[in-house]
Amino acid sequence: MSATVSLQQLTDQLEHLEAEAAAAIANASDAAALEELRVGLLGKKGRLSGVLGAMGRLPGDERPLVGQRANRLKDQVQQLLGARLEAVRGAAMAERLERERIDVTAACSYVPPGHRHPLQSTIEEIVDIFAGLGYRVSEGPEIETDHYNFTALNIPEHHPARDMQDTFYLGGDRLLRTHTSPVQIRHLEANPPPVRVIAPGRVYRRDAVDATHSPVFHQVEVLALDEGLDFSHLRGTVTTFLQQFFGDLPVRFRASYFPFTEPSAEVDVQWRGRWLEVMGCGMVDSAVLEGLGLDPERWSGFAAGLGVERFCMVRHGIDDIRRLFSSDLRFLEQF
Ligand code: 2U9
Repeated sequence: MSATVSLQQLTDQLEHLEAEAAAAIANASDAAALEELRVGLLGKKGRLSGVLGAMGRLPGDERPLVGQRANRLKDQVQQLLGARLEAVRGAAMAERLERERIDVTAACSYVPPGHRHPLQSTIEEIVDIFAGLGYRVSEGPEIETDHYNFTALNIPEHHPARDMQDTFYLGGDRLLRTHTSPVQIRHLEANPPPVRVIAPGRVYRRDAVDATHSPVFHQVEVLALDEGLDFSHLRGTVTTFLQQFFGDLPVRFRASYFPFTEPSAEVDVQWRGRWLEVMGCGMVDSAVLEGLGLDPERWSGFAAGLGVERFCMVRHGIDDIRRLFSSDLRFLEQF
């Protein structure tokens, strides 16, 4: 069957196809519908192929006219499909963004509660006990001078504590304090006795790290200076404090030596049947008082020092100091 066609018929068909395609593309609402239109219009068995097939039945000189018109239509349809595809994709994205909108400012229904670090609660407990005994808290710088950290505390030039191996020196005469004692020296310079202070804070020593040593740790030091204080006041204060902190257990004092106290003692508590050394203490050495311009005939006092990590570890049965600095929540959440 080879019905004749005229140039006019084919041109009309292409005109018609153009209008129809433009309308259908404009109405397509998603990428799948557009693909279906593309196949139906431009595919091998599509409408345009149909027209081109019929072109073969035109006289040779008329064919290029239809061919050119068909090519233009093909370009137009491709352009319309592309533009419409972009539009439906944009609309789909806008619709999805609207549907999945998240209000990042909305109130959260659950905020996990935090709590104090065990070292901080240990410091607070110690401070509370001494507050109850009439002591004030005093603080000072962690970067100190050789004078405040050593000289004013009667620590002699060649004492091992001054060794480069034990102290972090910062250059000049500056260093990281190795104890909180400089705080009490500064406090006494600014406040005439009678004085009752405790100095909690971070201190630094060049220790190798192991289960019981850290180059950074915390101390609380105690100082009472007044007229008429003697060793019985020291003994009573330290015993009362330890029994409030650890419970009502036996406490013993052993003679010891520190450059800044004379006489000096180490203090043990009987904890779960074993004697454990927990503090050092003593009567403030007269050389320290004289260095501050205080008359040792009139003023006397006692001092004591403790390591917070040790108190915390004994109290909670912690076997390794590094746990206190690791920020491991599985550990910290137990306290
Ligand atoms: C002044 C005068 C004297 C503070 C003292 C100790 C004894 C002591 C250690 C305990 C464990 C340090 O953390 S530790 O390693 N401390 O034994 N500290 S008397 O004496 C002073 C302080 C200030 C003006």
